[in-house]
Amino acid sequence: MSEFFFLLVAQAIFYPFGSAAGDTINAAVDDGSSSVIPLSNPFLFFGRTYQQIYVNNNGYLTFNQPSSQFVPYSFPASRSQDVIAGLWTDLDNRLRGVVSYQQYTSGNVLTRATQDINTHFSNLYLNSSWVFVATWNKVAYFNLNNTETSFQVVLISGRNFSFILMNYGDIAVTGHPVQAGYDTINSTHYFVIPGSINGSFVSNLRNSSNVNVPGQWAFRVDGGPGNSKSKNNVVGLRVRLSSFMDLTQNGSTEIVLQQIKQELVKYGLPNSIELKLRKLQKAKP
Ligand SMILES: *[C@@H]1O[C@H](CO)[C@@H](O)[C@H](O)[C@H]1NC(C)=O
Ligand SMILES: *[C@@H]1O[C@H](CO)[C@@H](O)[C@H](O)[C@H]1NC(C)=O
Ligand SMILES: *[C@@H]1O[C@H](CO)[C@@H](O)[C@H](O)[C@H]1NC(C)=O
Ligand SMILES: *[C@@H]1O[C@H](CO)[C@@H](O)[C@H](O)[C@H]1NC(C)=O
Ligand SMILES: *[C@@H]1O[C@H](CO)[C@@H](O)[C@H](O)[C@H]1NC(C)=O
Ligand SMILES: [Ca+2]
Repeated sequence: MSEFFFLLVAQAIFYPFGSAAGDTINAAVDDGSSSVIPLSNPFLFFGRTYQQIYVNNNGYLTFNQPSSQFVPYSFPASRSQDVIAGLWTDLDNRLRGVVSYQQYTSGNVLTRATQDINTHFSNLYLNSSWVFVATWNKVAYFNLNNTETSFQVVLISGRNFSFILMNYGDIAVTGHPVQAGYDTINSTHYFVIPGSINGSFVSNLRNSSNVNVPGQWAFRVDGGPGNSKSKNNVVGLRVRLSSFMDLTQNGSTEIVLQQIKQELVKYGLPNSIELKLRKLQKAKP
């Protein structure tokens, strides 16, 4: 029963796409890109405001110029460009599949984006005024003619905020290097979706989430006061651990802290968080 439910949810996470939705379709060119897409509303990305974007066939978005790079670099890379990567890898839409995009300033898609954001970030009460949907539908990997990989990157913005949704459908296993998440200029902000650095495990994207919706990841990316401050805020966390390791032994706490960190990062906290142990008490066995 619950598996059936999750399958339905996974299919329902995609926003409308393709020619049926009126999308503009990228040319079928290996390592190609869209033309420059002027944005009808500016998009705020960690303090920089962009008026244009490119949808690159190899699975990612760039703002200042198109990119034909088919081997992703690992985030954080401290490069000189902002990148939003649904799944940056060597895709090839000559072999199979469609890469397309569209922006919206009214209608059902806007309503849905507003609902999604207010569900995932429940204390904000925001109204979306602009949505950009880029879709890679059933696209093959380069040299792997029979593969089909489907995912979406949705940008959502309103008066003073911006968000990204990543939606994952069926993702074929690949030997090509992969990377999903985002990375900013100089890597002041970045996020790597767990499991997206090894093509053997990349199919798990369909089931993973930081917002409790299998296949969907959501990030706030305006970098405004609300979220840049949280970078340095002390976040309270109280956990109760049962461990058979003696945590007072050298090194043991480090292992446990790393495991807790991995869990928190899955829920959307930045990789840069540092956990420190305040107090440790050894209970009598
Ligand atoms: C969002 O828009 C609706 C309808 O226009 C309006 O009633 C509501 O007050 C707006 N909310 C915010 C937070 O601006
Ligand atoms: C947007 O601006 C309004 C008014 O300045 C403020 O009340 C609100 O908290 C802001 N929203 C965010 C998400 O920063
Ligand atoms: C990135 O780092 C370089 C070298 O430190 C610096 O010159 C540049 O201003 C930084 N760029 C931004 C946007 O912070
Ligand atoms: C990916 O995982 C497979 C299976 O565990 C492993 O053999 C391979 O070395 C890994 N590749 C990378 C790049 O980590
Ligand atoms: C995703 O979850 C479903 C349902 O539990 C399972 O059948 C499927 O194998 C999982 N897929 C991956 C790629 O883990
Ligand atoms: Ca390619």
